[in-house]
Amino acid sequence: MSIDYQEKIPNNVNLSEDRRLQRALEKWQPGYQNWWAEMGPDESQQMDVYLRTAISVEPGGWANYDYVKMPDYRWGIFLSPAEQGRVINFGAHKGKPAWQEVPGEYRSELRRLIVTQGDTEPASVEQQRHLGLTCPSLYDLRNLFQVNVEEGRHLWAMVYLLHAHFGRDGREEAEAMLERHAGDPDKPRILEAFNEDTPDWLSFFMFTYFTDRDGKYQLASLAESGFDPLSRTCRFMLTEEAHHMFVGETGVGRVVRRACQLMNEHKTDDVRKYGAIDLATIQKYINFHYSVSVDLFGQELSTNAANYYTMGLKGRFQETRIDDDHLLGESVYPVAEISGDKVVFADRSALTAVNERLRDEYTDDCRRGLDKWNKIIAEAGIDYKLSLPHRVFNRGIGSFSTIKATPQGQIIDQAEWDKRHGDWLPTDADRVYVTSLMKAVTEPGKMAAWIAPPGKGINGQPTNFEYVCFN
Ligand code: BYC
Repeated sequence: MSIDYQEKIPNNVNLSEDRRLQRALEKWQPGYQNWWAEMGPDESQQMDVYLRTAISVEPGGWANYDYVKMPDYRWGIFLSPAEQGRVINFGAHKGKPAWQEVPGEYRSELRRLIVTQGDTEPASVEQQRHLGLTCPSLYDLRNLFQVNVEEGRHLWAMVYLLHAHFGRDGREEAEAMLERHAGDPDKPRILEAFNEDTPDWLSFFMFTYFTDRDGKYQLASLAESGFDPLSRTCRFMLTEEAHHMFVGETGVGRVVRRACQLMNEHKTDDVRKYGAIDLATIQKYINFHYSVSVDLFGQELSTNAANYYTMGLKGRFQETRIDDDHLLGESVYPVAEISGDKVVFADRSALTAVNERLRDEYTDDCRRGLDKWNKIIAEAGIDYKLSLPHRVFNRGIGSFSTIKATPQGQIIDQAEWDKRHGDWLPTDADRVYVTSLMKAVTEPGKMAAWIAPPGKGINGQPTNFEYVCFN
């Protein structure tokens, strides 16, 4: 299962044996490269970056580190190895062999899922394209670029599926991936969180913690798919995704640590005086990024999601580890809803509630990082606790999008929201302050004043390693 890097498009899918597909992808490739040059990381074309490139999909083989010029990064097509005799594990086709070709009756639903997933990947690169100009250290700059090239590869992963399995409409969808852009009023990205700005590094760390984690849960659900090529593609993407969330978790942790150091040193909560980001502002960023990311799970009750499940296209998180009938015809799941001025839980069909269940699992996972950040604060002897806002807070999708609520989940009227939302979400002044800190630090080992150094370097290298060389 090693990957042939002599080919124009590195791959482990025997591309050279399918000339038509190979030619179609080679035709798409220059458009991708132009998109990267125009919409990818600003002013990065000449830099040598210490990057991880996959050389095989086996454990240990996909993490090969070396200096690479990013435009020369070998974006390729890698699927996890096929599982002999794999069957569909849920829905109406449960127990039948997994599909190797698109099941004709579900073609449009499957295409829609792949397009929605694929669209997020280049979107995140676009959102992050200016950040390299204000990196807090070379270590962070390298991590940003690692995330960016891998998101680019994840676009390749979805484009491969579209080209290989959806004929002409697949090729058209692949073109459209490069035509929509994050925040473009005429041709926006499909999901709302991918049209938001990622204007500063605190936002980047929050994005990689909260929004990439949506990616983990969505990819894990698609990895359960009865459509085997999608499952194998997503399984390999998940191995790369882990590093992105690590960047977010440790990034926010380092900002918290720096705030705590200065709070203790100067005996004050107001560390802005000393060029750091105060815990109250970090909490507001958590409130924003968590609420925008939970929207990505869709409606609480979704017939689309129920259909995807019954069709065998998109499962639940770790489907095979769940002890039930995997059909969900009779089962119920507690779903939050509004009753008068209160949020209550009511049992609803588990089938229509699969989005909500995934959102709950995601939230539990988000809490683990909060615990780690709170441990940093507690170890510094500071009496402050960061928390996740309530699920109903600041929602744009689903049944809570029509109400206003506090981060504790108390429903309030518009007038009170107008008065108080600046206490809960970053204000323009907060954003201006955070932006004012964003100045590039490019001397090996040096850190910006608002962030603590990382605990260790990448791939066993010291933290003062020259992770990026400017030419
Ligand atoms: N924004 O029945 P519903 C990642 C629309 S992130 C805007 O709940 P469904 C990554 C929906 O289109 C993971 N619109 O929808 C992270 C529909 O509209 P129409 C990305 C939204 O489809 C960081 C209507 O509401 N992958 O990988 O069941 C960096 C009905 O809603 C939104 C996926 O999302 C929204 N947030 O649920 C890089 C997996 N939500 O057509 C990468 C694939 C809903 O009726 N996607 N709408 O007018 C899906 O499984 C589903 O599309 C969703 C939505 C779970 C997202």
